[in-house]
Amino acid sequence: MQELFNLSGKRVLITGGTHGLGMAMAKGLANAGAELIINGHSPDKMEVALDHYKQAGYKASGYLFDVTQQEVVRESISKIEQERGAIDILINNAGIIKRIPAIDMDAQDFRSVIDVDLVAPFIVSKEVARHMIKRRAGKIINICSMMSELGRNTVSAYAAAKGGLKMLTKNLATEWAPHNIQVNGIGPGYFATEQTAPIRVDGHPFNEFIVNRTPAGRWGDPDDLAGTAVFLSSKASDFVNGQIIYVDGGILATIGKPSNE
Ligand code: GCO
Ligand code: CA
Repeated sequence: MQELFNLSGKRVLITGGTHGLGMAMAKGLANAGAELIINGHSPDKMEVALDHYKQAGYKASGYLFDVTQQEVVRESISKIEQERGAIDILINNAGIIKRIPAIDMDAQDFRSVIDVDLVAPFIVSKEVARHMIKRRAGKIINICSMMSELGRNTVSAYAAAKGGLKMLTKNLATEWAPHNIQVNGIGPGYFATEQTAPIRVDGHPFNEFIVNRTPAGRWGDPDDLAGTAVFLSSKASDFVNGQIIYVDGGILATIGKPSNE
């Protein structure tokens, strides 16, 4: 049974793995035996993250590169494959959000969100898949969102990107299944991270709204993602392809309830 979920000898590249959900998934995979390759863009955050991983006893290395730049990504992936070895698992986790009402949003802001949240996963997947195809094995996990399914005020670009990422997942699963590559997604519900800090503060109406809207009655703890990340990285999911698994405490299962119920 344990063999199904064992990741010893496997290497995972996690974009934006220096903090938040990326870091929580990294720890989950490392606990299952995987070697961590962390991508980020801030040298300071990278140093803190690598210290953290190494203190926990994990094998981890860091690579700073911009996931939106095709040439840079291609070179960085080749470098990683040469210096560390085969990337067996890719988690496209890096993402940004801009909370601006659609009517006030500049196309430039909209494009920058699409670039990081949708175009970058395409670029990184393609550059890693080149190597996976030769080996006839690979796991790719795209970090989607509640906004892959639902709209919300102020997040038009983010919702457009995350909805697109869901369909990119299905499309890449279709194209690369013959090469024994599984491409799946994880759709986190509302998690207590840096990204949601501005809408989680005590007294913010959104804080109470989310706790009430989530059948589990709480914000997700980043560690709640580890099990699904390990499953989709492991042999246990070898015939699972093109699926988005929502880890949301039941949000998508329900229309919600009045706040006094
Ligand atoms: C927001 C939130 C969300 C969550 C998450 C939900 O403003 O609505 O930040 O986007 O972070 O992606 O799945
Ligand atoms: Ca240090």
